Amino acid sequence: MQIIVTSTLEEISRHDLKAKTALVIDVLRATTTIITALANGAQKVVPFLEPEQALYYKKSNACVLGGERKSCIIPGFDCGNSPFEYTTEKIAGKTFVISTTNGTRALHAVREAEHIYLAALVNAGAVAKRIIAEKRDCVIVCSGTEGYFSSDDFLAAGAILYKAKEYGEVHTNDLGDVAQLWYEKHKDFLVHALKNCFHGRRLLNLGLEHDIDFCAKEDIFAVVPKYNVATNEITIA
Ligand code: 3SL
Ligand code: MG
Repeated sequence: MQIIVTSTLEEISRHDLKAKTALVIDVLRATTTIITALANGAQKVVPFLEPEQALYYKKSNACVLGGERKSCIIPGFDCGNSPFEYTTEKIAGKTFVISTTNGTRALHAVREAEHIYLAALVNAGAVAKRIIAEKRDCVIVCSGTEGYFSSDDFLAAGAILYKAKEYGEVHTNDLGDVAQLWYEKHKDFLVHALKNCFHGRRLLNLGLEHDIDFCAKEDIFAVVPKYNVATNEITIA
């Protein structure tokens, strides 16, 4: 099977996603946070492109409103975009509505795909196992940061490829080969890699070092969140 890697969500329009699985990655921090919330018992996650849409949804639906703009909590929202805010006590059984700068845009960009899964370092192994079992060609979408390539996402793309190759025969593109090398170079120093990339340095400057430490944890969750475009809901698949 083929698993290719794209550099940013802007590149997605060049790929035909029909009949394929899209894996959306935003390690720092949207997909890590969504995966954590679902692993901690959130009933579902509802993503919105715009904060206004999320605020409107909350008027008629019980939910926890979370997300960020410029990495900070959005006025009127309950929580920000830190995985530490979505503990079992806070989120179990609840609907988590989220709007972020890059992650929710990436989900929207891949809506043509047959299946859409959310991935990060925290669930890379589970995602790799799933896609190999399903035998469907995949496009790994690195969300990037405001339109620019972001090596935190690339690291998780490489981790998924590396692990998928342990489970089955995989062909990839040039970027996939480089993503795997990037992961192999850093796999024993993931925190260091995340703290030294552009977005990691920005989060460090905001005092969010613990978030980076958490986002660098590999395979701590076995959940594979799936985005259903028709219902606009993300649940554990
Ligand atoms: O862009 C996003 O989706 C966010 O995860 C970015 S941040 O890490 O919260 O700044
Ligand atoms: Mg990001």
